[in-house]
Amino acid sequence: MQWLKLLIYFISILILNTNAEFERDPNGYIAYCPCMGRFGNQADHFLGSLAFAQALNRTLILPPWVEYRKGEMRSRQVPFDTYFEVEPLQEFHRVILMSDFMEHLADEVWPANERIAFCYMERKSLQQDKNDPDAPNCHAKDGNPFGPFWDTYSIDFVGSEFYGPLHFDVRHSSIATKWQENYKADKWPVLAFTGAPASFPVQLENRELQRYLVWSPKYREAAREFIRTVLPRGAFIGLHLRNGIDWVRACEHIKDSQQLFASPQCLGYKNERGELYQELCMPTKESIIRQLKRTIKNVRQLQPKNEVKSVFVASDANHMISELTNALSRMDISVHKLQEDDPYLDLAILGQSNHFIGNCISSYSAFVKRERDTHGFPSYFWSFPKEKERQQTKPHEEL
Ligand code: GFB
Repeated sequence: MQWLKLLIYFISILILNTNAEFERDPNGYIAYCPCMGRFGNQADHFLGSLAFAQALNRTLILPPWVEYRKGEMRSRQVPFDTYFEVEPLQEFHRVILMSDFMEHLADEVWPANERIAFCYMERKSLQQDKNDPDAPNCHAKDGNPFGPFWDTYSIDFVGSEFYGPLHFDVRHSSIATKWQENYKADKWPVLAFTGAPASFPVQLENRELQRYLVWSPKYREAAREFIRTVLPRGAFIGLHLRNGIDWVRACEHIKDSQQLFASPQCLGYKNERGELYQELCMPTKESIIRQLKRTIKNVRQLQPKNEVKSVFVASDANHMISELTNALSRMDISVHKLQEDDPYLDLAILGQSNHFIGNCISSYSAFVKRERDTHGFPSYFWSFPKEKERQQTKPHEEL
């Protein structure tokens, strides 16, 4: 019977350890659906939500990334840690994967009959018969990706809470205290938001939180492998060409806007470095080639020992491989892209390039820029500064 006692002992140790790992946070939790936009938007929102959770001193429940596949009616939810590690985030603030929270804590902390959805004010349902003037509702699961997101964890809401006029700008006000006063953790253990409790684009002060977003070993390794086996030895320049049809349409908004999507990253949050212009959103092929050649020449002069040997192109549509190959053939520089489309691997490789040229308006480019900033790697933007202004500066100054 000795072995049975030993077995029971080991099993109880195991259970105790598992429970200790998932101890309830008495300060409460924040959950949200990354229901706006694709990866770049969601990443911007994530950094703001992380800052918000820290300011309220609640654990942030790490949502899965919401993805859209062609021809599919419902979004796909991809676990947070598929792309990024959880541990580095803990250095900044308490976080827990949504799957872990639902599996190990939800029954106790957030029973099914106490799940309330938070929205600023009433959100009307697309189905008219669901809208009751006497019972305003967040309709948190109405539409895609809202329904599929919460369904992933079998979450249904039994009520709605309108938090307006509270807001999320914890960096410039004492609003965090108001949230804590209005929503005490014992009565409101989980604040579950229908959208991210953050602004888009990411606030200036939250950009640096990017350093806690560390690629998962799978993506780190895949990027390293591509650079080692596909690219020739030597420095490489990473390019982001955002030129799909959705982008062409988005760029039409340039003429009536001060800022668009991620544009504060080059123009400044108060337009202190200039106004929007068309080329910033959609540079011409000629200007792309001109700028790339100029960058290569500058790197050659400034870093003669680390010559550029190749160019890696990431794009949602046209990689311009033949145009770029032709343009660089006399310089003995090869041009590459991934064989199979993978937006995350593209990002991870761009993050590692010796030099990066991205699209200032794109939040996908902004992710790369922030990551590179945390490592002190150089980045530039297409058509920035404006051609005329650039001609007035000395050729070396842009590096
Ligand atoms: O990431 P995202 O919000 O950035 O959306 P923008 C663009 C999506 O297009 C990415 C794909 O999440 C990718 O799925 N994509 C873009 C790419 N560039 C690349 C690339 O280099 N490689 C690969 N493989 N995929 C804006 C949004 O997109 O687009 C706005 O912010 C709006 O909400 C607008 O939808 C039209 O900021 O570039």
